[in-house]
Amino acid sequence: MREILRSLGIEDVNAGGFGGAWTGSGKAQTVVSPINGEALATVTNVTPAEFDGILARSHEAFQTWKLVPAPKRGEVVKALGDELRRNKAALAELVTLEMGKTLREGLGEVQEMIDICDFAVGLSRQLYGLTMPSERRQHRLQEQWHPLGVVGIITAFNFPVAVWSWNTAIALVCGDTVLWKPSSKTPLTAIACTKLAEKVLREFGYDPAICSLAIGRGSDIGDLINTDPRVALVSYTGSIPGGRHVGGLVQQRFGRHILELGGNGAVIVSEKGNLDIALRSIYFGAIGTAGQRCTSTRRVIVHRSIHDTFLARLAELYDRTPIGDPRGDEHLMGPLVDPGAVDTLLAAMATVQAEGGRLVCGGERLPLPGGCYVTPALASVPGNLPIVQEETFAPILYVMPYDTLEEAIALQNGVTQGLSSAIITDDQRESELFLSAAGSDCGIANVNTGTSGAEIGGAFGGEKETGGGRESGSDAWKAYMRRQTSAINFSGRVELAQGITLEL
Ligand code: UN1
Repeated sequence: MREILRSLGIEDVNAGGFGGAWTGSGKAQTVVSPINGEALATVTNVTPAEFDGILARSHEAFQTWKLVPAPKRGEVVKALGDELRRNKAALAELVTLEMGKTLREGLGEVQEMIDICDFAVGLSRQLYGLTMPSERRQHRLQEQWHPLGVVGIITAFNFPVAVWSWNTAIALVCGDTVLWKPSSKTPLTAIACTKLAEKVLREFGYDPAICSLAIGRGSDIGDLINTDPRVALVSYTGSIPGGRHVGGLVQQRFGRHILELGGNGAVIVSEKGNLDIALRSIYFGAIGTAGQRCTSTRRVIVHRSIHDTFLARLAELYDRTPIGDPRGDEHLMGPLVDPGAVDTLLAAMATVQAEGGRLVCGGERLPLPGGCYVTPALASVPGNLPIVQEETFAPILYVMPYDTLEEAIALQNGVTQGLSSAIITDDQRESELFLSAAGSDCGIANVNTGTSGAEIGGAFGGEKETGGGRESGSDAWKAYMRRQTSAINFSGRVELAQGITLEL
């Protein structure tokens, strides 16, 4: 363990702030692994005054970084991707140690970081603006995309490194600087990533404050990010109440935000679908990352004709879930992030039964070191009970029956969140209906694959209380730049638009 920490530059005590130099004289916290309760290292938070200095440096770094040609900025992101490739195993192990996801998922998370760097390198030569035909003679109408400013990135514990990279790789090629406030539950991975970025930026001779870091509580450091006009864009990943708070503050000052909030992923299993595909996708979607992804499968809406047999097959899989130390390849599910998450799961189990649901299996605390292990829970419910409408960030799967596809789609859409959804069917009419305007209302709608594991090439995010933001691939980069529209007159005359005449 020590070796992994050391190879990533993590000491026994670490300063939690970086703005070209490491600082952090605030409250110290000891990071404990959910794997076994072992102390990993100590981190000192930044004080509000230190935060102000870091933001000032990040803002100053923007003034020069924005002038570097985008393909040159892409070279830095390419080198960051290479650095991540070199450190993939160690970083994945640190992710596992700090938040408890299985090592194979930790490796997948670092792979997402590498993939987004590759994507961003290509993007650095493709920040295309449009030209449009002008309605006036000998005029040209065009748009350009310019760097925006400092991007504040506030991330959650469940993807402690990938979410930073989706934002950072894109922001950097767009000419922005980034200031990261990670979850207080996962500061070590944030320090490790910032050190990798620092190394790359120094090697190129750029200001290392381009990738800054400020570890502290959401209520102080987070709100300083949300309220400071020097932060042009706040990209926030977290809970719905958290997003409501962040969005309100950022909107007050007319800043920009990307909100990526709660999900309530559902899979519709048609009687015309391949049930092996359904089982595997639902099982991984529900127990992967111990149910702590925003894309986790939380609901299964299964055709009544196959409901009972499908539930029995799922229960059989659930019962033999290998649970334990996430570093071992033999375990498919590790611990939850902390003992509080276990309490949340147990409370939800009681609530679903009180509301008329039936517990099929699981939902118990396991007596393993650290106190963060549970058995994944499967509950049979008649529909979207109040507890089903909440995103309980734990491995609980609610299974409900449907009769018509229209009814299944209404159930799928009948929650306040709108992130991820899927249908398992071999009937093209069903899948097309699901993907049509009459279908899923989510930002992600998959066919014959589960709700989680979105690829970086697409834009990631969702609707309704999920917040509406998009990050990662496709044209999500546009949120990280400012658009400038120009009319250029080369006629030598004055001609007003909209046919207005001006006689002088
Ligand atoms: C999240 O849970 O916040 O689609 C992100 C997925 C991952 C990202 C999840 N690529 O499951």
